[in-house]
Amino acid sequence: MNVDKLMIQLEQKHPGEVEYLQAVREVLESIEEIYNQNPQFESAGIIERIVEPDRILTFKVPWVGDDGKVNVNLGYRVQFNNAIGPYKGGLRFHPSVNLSILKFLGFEQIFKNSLTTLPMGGGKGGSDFDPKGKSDAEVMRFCQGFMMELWKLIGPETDVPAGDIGVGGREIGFLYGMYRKLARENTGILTGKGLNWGGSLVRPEATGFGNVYFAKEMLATKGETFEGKTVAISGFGNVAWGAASKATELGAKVVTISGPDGYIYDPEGISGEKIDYMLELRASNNDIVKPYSYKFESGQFYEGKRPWEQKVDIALPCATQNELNKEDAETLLKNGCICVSEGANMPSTPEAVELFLEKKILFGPGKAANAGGVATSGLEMSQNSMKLSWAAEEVDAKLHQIMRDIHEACVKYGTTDGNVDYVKGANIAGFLKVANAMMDQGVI
Ligand code: NDP
Ligand code: 2IT
Repeated sequence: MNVDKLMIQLEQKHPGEVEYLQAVREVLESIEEIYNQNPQFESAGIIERIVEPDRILTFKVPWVGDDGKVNVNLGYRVQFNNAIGPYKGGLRFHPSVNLSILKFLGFEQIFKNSLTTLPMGGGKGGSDFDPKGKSDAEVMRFCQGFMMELWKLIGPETDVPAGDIGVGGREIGFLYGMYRKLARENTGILTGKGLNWGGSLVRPEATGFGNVYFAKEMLATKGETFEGKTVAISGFGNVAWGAASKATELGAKVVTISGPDGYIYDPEGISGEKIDYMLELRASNNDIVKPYSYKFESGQFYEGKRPWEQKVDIALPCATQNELNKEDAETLLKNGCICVSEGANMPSTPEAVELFLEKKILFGPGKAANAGGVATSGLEMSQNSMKLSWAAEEVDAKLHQIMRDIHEACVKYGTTDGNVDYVKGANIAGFLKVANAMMDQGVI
């Protein structure tokens, strides 16, 4: 394999798909050596097959606003690879959604899901629908229209979507209701469901908890813990919320959260009722964090800025892709940051990642560090299949063990001269399982 040559070919086929190409390059660079040591992969065309989705469904979603006006959004489902299990991955509703973003997310999901140790393939979907400022009735009508197209393609053993940015419990409920009506069955077709209708305890917290569990494992390799550490978190959504509560529980002080409008710095720590308030902020549908500074006197608002300028020991980017660039990385390093664990998908730019690796700080890439969300979705699928539900302690214990196993896999494949490159480790471990399954199953 020649990474540059492959990337030129891909760029020609998919011009302008910046995020997708970025995600592919990172994986190819990590696996190049191991790929070339296994000539059977080359002759089976594994790379050429794995970088292209199996199929993409694109559809339009017309829906009527409260004002009687007709709106039209685009809907997508990218079914990337199902060699080790049904396609699995979230749905994102955000105005920035396009095919490049969903393809990058679907591609990452293949390796992430492989790392979870559970049988799940990779997929992703979503829409450019903007939930901001929409009424519940508008969100419902949109979700119903979206599912009217999507339902034909999915199934509990075929493709199981879940939440992502802009898709939480409310949206999953509306989507599930429409699926149930169309398919005339109650089945584990989505994860992140409500507890009364097939959802799993701990799924809402799982991504953030898992991210902190992963960071805890990384810190332990250096004899460190969360106790007494200062933590910067970005975002104020589902993942940021889970990460803030677990980091606080482990004795750290979370000092920032952020939104598209800027960030909050709270030197007294974002804990207790302040963490609960994050849920209120998200539910308000306003997409701003500034109100935190009115509610809590200790919260200072920095307009248009990112939290990485604060002096912290640990950074947990939990908002969105490419939200931490080289300059931010330099600032974090200058301020003595020892650990970056990605709650979001691909939040650090390639230049930022390069710098973290060069300086040998603990860096957990999203596909390993945020895999706790989809892993717990996998546990929700198991419970649905068995038609029973596990206690919170049982789910949490399984999640914790999965994060330890992912950490171990990264160490196994990413260690050189005593230093662990978690990017390389995660990519190789995730890739090998899928590639070997593809080898076993022939060219299809
Ligand atoms: P939420 O919608 O709950 O929150 C997303 C957060 O990121 C919000 O604060 C949102 O604010 C902010 N955000 C989104 N886009 C931008 C942008 N362009 N610039 C700045 N801020 C932005 O989503 P989640 O918490 O579920 O997702 C956060 C990240 O974690 C995403 O990268 C997602 O892919 C990833 N992830 C999620 C998992 C899950 O189970 N939910 C699992 C694994 C990863 P706003 O909406 O105002 O833009
Ligand atoms: O990026 C992700 O892993 C998710 N949004 C969760 C996917 C899932 O199927 O739970």
